[in-house]
Amino acid sequence: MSMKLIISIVHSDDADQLMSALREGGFSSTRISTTGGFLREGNATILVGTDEMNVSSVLDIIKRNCHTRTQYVNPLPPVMEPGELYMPNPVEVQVGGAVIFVLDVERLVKY
Ligand code: 2BA
Repeated sequence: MSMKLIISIVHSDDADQLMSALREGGFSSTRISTTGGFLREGNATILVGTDEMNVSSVLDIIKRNCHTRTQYVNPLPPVMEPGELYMPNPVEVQVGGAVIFVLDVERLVKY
């Protein structure tokens, strides 16, 4: 049976609940504190290593515990002349529920 590494980037507010649900489902997980390149805000990256046959169960757990959120970003101001006033129009961005990568694991070694 081949092993997979599921890398899931989720909202920080969903991470604790997701890790509890994974534990209840019998899955080990690791949380890394990360930062999104676009919003420059903290998010959480959850690593789960498991047999290939469990991948869909893990994806289900992630789907049930991670929620899409709407956030607003202020676009960068244009180049202005002195005295000009810039009124930013916030842009709506949908974040998550989860961005997930599933990778092949060559081997798992524990010492
Ligand atoms: P951020 O990079 O902070 O992106 C937050 C949200 O902003 C994204 O949500 C997306 O809706 C929007 N966004 C990102 N780049 C954009 C752009 N150039 N123009 C317009 N809108 C943009 P998600 O797609 O749900 O991504 C959530 C977080 O997942 C991202 O946070 C990033 O940390 C990670 N992520 C998403 N796609 C990735 C990828 N291909 N590789 C690595 N990390 C990724």
